[in-house]
Amino acid sequence: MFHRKFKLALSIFISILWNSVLAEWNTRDYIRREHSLTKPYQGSGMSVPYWDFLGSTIVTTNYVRLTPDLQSKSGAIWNTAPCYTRNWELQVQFKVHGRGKDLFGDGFAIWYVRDRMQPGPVFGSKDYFYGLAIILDTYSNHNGAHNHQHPYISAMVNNGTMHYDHDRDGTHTQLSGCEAKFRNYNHDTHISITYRDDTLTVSTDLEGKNAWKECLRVENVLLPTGYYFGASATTGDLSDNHDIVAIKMFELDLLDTQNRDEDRSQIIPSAASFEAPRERIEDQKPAMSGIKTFLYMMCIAIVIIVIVVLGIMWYQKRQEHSRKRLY
Ligand SMILES: *[C@@H]1O[C@H](CO)[C@@H](O)[C@H](O)[C@H]1NC(C)=O
Ligand SMILES: [Ca+2]
Repeated sequence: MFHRKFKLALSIFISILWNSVLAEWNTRDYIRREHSLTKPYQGSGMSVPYWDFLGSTIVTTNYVRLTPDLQSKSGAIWNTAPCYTRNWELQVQFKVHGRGKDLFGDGFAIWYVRDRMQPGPVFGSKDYFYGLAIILDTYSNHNGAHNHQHPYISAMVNNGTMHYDHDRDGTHTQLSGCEAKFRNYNHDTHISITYRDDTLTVSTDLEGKNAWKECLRVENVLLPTGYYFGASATTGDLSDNHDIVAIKMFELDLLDTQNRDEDRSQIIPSAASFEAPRERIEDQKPAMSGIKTFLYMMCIAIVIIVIVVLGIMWYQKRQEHSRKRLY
């Protein structure tokens, strides 16, 4: 009798645990292949599935090089599939490196924009763009005093009317930004761009510690669905290798407050606030990768099961004991 109840309880317990593990697994790791670029890049032919190339871009087995460490180069990669996901996270593994110790440039940009495959002056892509640019600027064009050091990461949202002003490194149109040394590392360097519940968050993992550090967070950012992801880079008098190693796009769950049927395709890109004074928050990577979460949950599950089983055994022993004493 007792055994059957125990087995039932245990199986219910395990199924609840298992479902929560799976739910966790799904929310964190729903990678969208059609918006991602991972090794091996090449499909059956010479082309790379879901991505088009522009300018100086070359594909090797280990990286996609937007520009080599040579002057006056410009290159880009563009996703061929528009993004209809409302909440997403784009993780980009990149490598910016070159011979220059003090002089290098110009940097690269990661895009979520309406118009793809259009070369231009903003780090190799179109000015007066529609959508979002995350700019990783390695060279300070500003002659006067800057309020920040370079390399510098900034976010800009444009509705097609604003010009990116290189002479001021875009400081007048940026939503927010942070200093970030991301050049010439031997370890992997990553940037994460999350757009969730109309909040844009950019974090970096530059120290090889496998931990995200928040760079900027802006609320009330409106971006439509149906735009394209891309990355572009440019060199001028100064140069660097700008390499993209991997792009991973994760679909994030809809929030309870979000309506699945809302049409987001006609939204004009906007951001309620421009740069406001803020504290730099440095925190640990908020979410572990899917596999890690999974293993972690598994370990917890095993520990809990062992404790429960031991507890039951102990309880049974005690029952037997007291029964013996009764008779
Ligand atoms: C575009 O953005 C500019 C600058 O923020 C703003 O003044 C203008 O009203 C916007 N236009 C549209 C159509 O939203
Ligand atoms: Ca610059």
